[in-house]
Amino acid sequence: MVDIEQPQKKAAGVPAVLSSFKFGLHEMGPLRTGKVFQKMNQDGGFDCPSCAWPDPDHKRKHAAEFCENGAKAVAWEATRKRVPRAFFAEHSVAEMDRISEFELGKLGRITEPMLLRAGATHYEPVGWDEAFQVVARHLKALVDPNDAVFYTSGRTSNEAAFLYQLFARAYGTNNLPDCSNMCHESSGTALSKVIGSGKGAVTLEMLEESELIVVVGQNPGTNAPRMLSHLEIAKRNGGSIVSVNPLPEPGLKRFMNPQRPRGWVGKGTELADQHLQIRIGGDQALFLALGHLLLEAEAAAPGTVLDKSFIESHTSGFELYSKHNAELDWAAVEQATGLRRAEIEELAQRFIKSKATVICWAMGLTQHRDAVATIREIVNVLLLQGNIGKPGAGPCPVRGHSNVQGDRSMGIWEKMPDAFLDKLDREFSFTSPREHGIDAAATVKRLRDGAVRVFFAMGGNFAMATPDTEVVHRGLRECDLTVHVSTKLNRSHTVTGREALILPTLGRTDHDHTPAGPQSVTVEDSQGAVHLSTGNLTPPAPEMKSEIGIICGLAQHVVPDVGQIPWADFADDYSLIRQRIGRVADGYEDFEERLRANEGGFLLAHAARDKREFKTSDARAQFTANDLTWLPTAPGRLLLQTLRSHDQFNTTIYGLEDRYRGVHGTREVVFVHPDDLADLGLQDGQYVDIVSEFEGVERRASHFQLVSYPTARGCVAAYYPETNVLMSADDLAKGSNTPVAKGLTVRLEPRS
Ligand SMILES: Nc1nc2c(c(=O)[nH]1)N[C@H]1C(S)=C(S)[C@@H](COP(=O)(O)OP(=O)(O)OC[C@H]3O[C@@H](n4cnc5c(=O)[nH]c(N)nc54)[C@H](O)[C@@H]3O)O[C@H]1N2
Ligand SMILES: Nc1nc2c(c(=O)[nH]1)N[C@H]1C(S)=C(S)[C@@H](COP(=O)(O)OP(=O)(O)OC[C@H]3O[C@@H](n4cnc5c(=O)[nH]c(N)nc54)[C@H](O)[C@@H]3O)O[C@H]1N2
Ligand SMILES: [Mo]
Repeated sequence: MVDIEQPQKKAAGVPAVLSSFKFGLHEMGPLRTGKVFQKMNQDGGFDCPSCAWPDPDHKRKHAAEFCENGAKAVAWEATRKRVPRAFFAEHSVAEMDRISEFELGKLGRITEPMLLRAGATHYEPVGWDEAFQVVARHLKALVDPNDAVFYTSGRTSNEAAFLYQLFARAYGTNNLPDCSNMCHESSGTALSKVIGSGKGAVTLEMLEESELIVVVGQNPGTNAPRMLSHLEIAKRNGGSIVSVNPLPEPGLKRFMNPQRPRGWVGKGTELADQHLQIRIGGDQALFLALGHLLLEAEAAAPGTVLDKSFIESHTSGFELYSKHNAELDWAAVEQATGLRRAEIEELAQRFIKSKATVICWAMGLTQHRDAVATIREIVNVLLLQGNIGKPGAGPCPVRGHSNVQGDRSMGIWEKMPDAFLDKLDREFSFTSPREHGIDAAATVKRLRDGAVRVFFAMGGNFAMATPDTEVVHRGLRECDLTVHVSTKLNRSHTVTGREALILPTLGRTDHDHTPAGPQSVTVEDSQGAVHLSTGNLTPPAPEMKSEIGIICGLAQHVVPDVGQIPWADFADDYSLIRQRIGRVADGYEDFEERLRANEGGFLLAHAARDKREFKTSDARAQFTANDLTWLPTAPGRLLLQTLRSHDQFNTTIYGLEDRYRGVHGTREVVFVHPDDLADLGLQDGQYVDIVSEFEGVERRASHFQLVSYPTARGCVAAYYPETNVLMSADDLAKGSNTPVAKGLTVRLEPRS
């Protein structure tokens, strides 16, 4: 039933706690629920597979170090339900393809390898050995290894990621696209050029000491709920918090901490001191204007605003930047941002007052055409006041998947630097290819050309997460073989190549026991902390393999003679993998020893954060001069952002409740400002088609219900992945190739 009510003004609190346990009990039953929640994010336990928000060190941990949405992610994985053999026998792949993503996920865990033979209509069970032989047959038949693609989603552990890229490179390709290409690639691209590291430069402690935290283009109340506890601490320490968002996301407006009794009742903490309801794509203009105002204030009272000694000793490009930013077209800034000059000036005053400022961001910034320039503009503003490499300050991109950052450290990248590849070759006595591979967007284009022969995915749901859904599906269907290593069924298993394999794997919560004994894996969180993760639940079926076991088994069939790689030993003893990672991956030196010495894990070094050393082309943090870009719209056109509801993890739909935004029982909605509805002659509750118009090509998402909502004027929002049909694989962020998922030009066509 569709039910739209007033959006909620506060996040978390009692409803959140109840929701976690309700979902958990339903999926797992009381025993497993207790067992699981006790071990989540605790020392000796497992890392929550949901977001990449860091865990506090063990001194400061709460008994329940998890959030409502982490609990859902775990319950989803630790469910007692299993997809029975009969399901595959009774449903052809064509029939499976008609089952919704939501229903597919609810069927339960998959437990045995399933093969769709060429010409067959149904998947059938196969043994592991035969499954590996099928993959080997296809891969060995390719004349050019670059006709195969090896995708990775960000739940894969460090150990599995390291072996996976080793396998792909031993096979002969750098075609290693990953979810990061669609996620924080813009952050990595911008930051590595200007501060010398693609990773964020703020730890949890640093965040809590901040005097000003600006949260831009991020919805932490839903997507990184544990972040709110730390924002609350910063706030109690006297810091102020500003949100920059076209939507009034409730987590930032009012937050009730479920981990402290005080948060359970009453009004909660008002987190955001200022909310700037920015127009989609207006952020570059905002930060350009902030930089301008800081320069102006410094000129009016020299020596009071900028950190001149930092600028002189640690940065380059200041002259160029300040000259570029001396003049500002305020009319353009107001149009671009939809904000009043006074609001921007108020925020500038907060910057001037603050001695330590952190800027956090996520997909609201990275998934734009000019995301890289926008993030550089943010760095400009931070550098002006020396806000990097000191307590309470720095750039803080908040990563998405729980180990997406670790995967990149392990070599999951289509253009890994030669220094890494040289070390890899030396370690394993082979020669990995040096020709760059393809990223996610390039993979979509190659699928469009029908030029991918084998598509292999280590997790994720490529068929739904990518732009141009129909094109991707057509391309996947033209592959000779598609293979998915997964925990549960999703669309990528029903949109298949001529042959297809589903390989079930253990998840984070599952106990992983090899002949060498119980095994743990590691992950790296958003702030560069590495720690162990150990599952404690009996696996769904005895014959199941871990991701590591699957890669090692496969490698023994495909590349047994390449280099000196002890695949069989790696499959048994994961500490042997960590020893090798320690000799190859940057920052992971003496990996195994450091893990053993630090029960709660350890923090990776970050030169800019720890020592104000910048590993850039001129060994300085770089100011950049960027031309102002924004997203003007023609009459009758709106800017669409595609975003997450409170009841999903990316393409996994847990339920149809977007509680904080007041939407129940449906996902096919589009949020529109009441004045825009009136201007367009549309009514709240009416049904429309959303039509995008990239480069003159129309794409359509049909039958969406209008929801009158306090979003910024001219800006509308609808859920991902239902709206990925509206995106184009050619509409990409400059420099990072991230598909544009925010800021699509659309019109709303009423349905008759
Ligand atoms: N429960 C749960 N947790 C998750 C996920 C999940 O799906 N569910 N996904 C994980 C992953 S992979 C990721 S990457 C993160 C995603 O975390 P978020 O980035 O928070 O995810 P989105 O839902 O895409 O939200 C984008 C936010 O940016 C705002 N926004 C959109 N356009 C603009 C703009 O032009 N300017 C500004 N300033 N703001 C804008 C939107 O209103 C929204 O608040 O969360 C991770 N954690
Ligand atoms: N329109 C639009 N598109 C987007 C985005 C957006 O905001 N808007 N966001 C983008 C972002 S930020 C991201 S990160 C991508 C996400 O893209 P993906 O990472 O490809 O997608 P997910 O939905 O996270 O993948 C879910 C699947 O992973 C599998 N899985 C879960 N746990 C495990 C595990 O432990 N091991 C293995 N092997 N498999 C597992 C399950 O089968 C599940 O169905 O989507 C991108 N696409
Ligand atoms: Mo992401």
